[in-house]
Amino acid sequence: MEWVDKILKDIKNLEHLKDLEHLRLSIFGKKGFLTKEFSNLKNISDEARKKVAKDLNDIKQKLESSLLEAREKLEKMELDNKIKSQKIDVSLFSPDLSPNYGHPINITFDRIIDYFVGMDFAIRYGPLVEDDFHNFEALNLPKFHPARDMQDTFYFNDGKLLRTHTSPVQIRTMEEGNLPIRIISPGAVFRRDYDMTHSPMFHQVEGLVVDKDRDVNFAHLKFILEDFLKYMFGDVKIRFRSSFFPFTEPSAEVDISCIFCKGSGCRVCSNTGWLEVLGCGVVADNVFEASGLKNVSGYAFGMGVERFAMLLYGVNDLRSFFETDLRLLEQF
Ligand code: 2U9
Repeated sequence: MEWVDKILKDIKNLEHLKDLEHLRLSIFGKKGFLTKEFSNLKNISDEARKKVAKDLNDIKQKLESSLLEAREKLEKMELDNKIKSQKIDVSLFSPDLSPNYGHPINITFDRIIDYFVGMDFAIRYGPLVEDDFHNFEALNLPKFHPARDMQDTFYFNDGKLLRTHTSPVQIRTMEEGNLPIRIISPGAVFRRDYDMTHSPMFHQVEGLVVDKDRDVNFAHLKFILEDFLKYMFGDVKIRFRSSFFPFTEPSAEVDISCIFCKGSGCRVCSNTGWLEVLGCGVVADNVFEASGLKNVSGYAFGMGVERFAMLLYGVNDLRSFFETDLRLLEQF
């Protein structure tokens, strides 16, 4: 029958589930084609009725299975579309689902920053991609200096580089020319290094204090760092060891008595009883000169945040801070 072929074709061409239901009702509903055909049976002769009824039942079965097939196809299609359109990014932060652990590096950052903010230091940030002048030249690290080596620094093709310390922030602050300067510069830095105590990206907090004439000296530096280290590590002994950095003169490395063995000697302190935690010094004259400052004095210091976090939380492989392993993170 012609109308049956047309309906079968319509079923095949269906694109939406809701149209299928519409079509189904137009066949099987109270006023549907087939319902009408069945009710017409009573109007035909007894001889013909048997054959027509059989034909109608065959048609009914054909339409039913065709509708079922179409329904399955359309349901799958609509589900596929739904999955595609409702894709969710499981890495997005969700205030409802996340227990919101503090990352040990952030906790350590906050603790360090809190101290210096309390001591009236301002916080300054700067670009991660730096130029040769601000990262090296202005800091008295001339062209031949080994720190500039491709082995140690990440370079871009255009000569720019990933900053190897946060010191360029201090250079940029000095270039602004406003005194006094009393800042810390927290942030990520990059060096080509990878082992238990080094990662290609790590974090530093550096500090810089500059004022006119000879107003800032090593005694100020010594006071603030001793006070800071007692704030961070409690009742520890502190010693300043003479050292060398290209950007400070005089320079010192600062040790605390080992917090694990209380100074008696253990594996962590290599049996010395001391742990190195900071570098510092009086800012070299040519660093001021490169930044455009004259007749000033200042001190600077620098520390690695991962190193502090390792000591504070007893983590022995620095790389584990960056592995996003919940077994570590859930402890914070
Ligand atoms: C300017 C002038 C001087 C910052 C300083 C250090 C010493 C230091 C290290 C600590 C651990 C780097 O992350 S680490 O490996 N830093 O020892 N940093 S003095 O001196 C400056 C900075 C900026 C303009």
